[in-house]
Amino acid sequence: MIVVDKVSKDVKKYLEDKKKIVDNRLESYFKDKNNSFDVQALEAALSYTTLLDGKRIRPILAIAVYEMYREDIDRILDPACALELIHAGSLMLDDLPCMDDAKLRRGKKTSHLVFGESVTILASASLWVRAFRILANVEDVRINKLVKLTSDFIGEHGLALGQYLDLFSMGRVQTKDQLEKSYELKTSVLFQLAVQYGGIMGGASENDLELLNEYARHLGIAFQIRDDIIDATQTKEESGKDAHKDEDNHKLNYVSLLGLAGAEEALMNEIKQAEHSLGSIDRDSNLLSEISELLSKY
Ligand code: GRG
Repeated sequence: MIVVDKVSKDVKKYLEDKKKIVDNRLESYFKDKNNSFDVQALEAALSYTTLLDGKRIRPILAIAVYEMYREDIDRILDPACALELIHAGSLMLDDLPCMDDAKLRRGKKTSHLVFGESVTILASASLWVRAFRILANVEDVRINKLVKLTSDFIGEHGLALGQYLDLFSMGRVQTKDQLEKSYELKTSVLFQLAVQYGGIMGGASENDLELLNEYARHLGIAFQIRDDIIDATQTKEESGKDAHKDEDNHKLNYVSLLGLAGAEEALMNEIKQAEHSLGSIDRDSNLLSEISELLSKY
């Protein structure tokens, strides 16, 4: 449940406004449909999960950071949306029977239940390729940096490794440090990419980029702990995804490791550290601080 106080009402409005802008741009990517029978299902699978009602946190974070440095959001909108495509593709893969075996995503049937496993795998991979194509089409000298960072962060040393660690931790005892590392790889990396996208395109200094990166690292871990708490405490109607998935899969998470109160405490601690990283940033970072407060309550 989101606790809305006076401050977070403004943040909530910010998130709603930016979500609309992101949703519109995402929809525009799937407007030109190829009606030939051969590719219909593949194209439909690309847009299906992407256009379901996600929170769009990663693109919004990229935009929020960019707006700390510049006003026009044109330059950041496509890179920000490319991140959402990578995220959607990774969710589709994560839901497959060979991974999390999930039935529900964003309140609707998971992709493989609608299109089948093979089409879903091809669609996920195509979404990642599409993301790089979108980046490649942005005319800006800084795009090279974004492409390099993205390939470093989502491959076998980043997101894919995080998922691998997550899958193969099943049934094995893990320490909090190991769990934190896998959360960083599984969840923080896309948050880190988001703030780096925003900072680089906005012209942030190297020092600011480092601080933003730390902010996003802690925020991502907090967000994943929150996901564990949701998994343990909410019904599928409340969360829009399967409940108690980690318990069913015998997967260790912050709640099973530390208990509910311990997980809440670890979550707040990560939020505190995220906000601490903002302290020395050369710009007004109130919005980022409020976003982290709000995200900790999703
Ligand atoms: C891209 C090469 C490559 C591999 C992908 C499958 C995989 C490797 C990674 C999956 C990692 C994963 C599923 C992490 C969970 C992250 C998470 C907390 C998802 C939920 O995010 P929200 O709450 O969801 O932002 P919405 O639906 O709002 O977007």
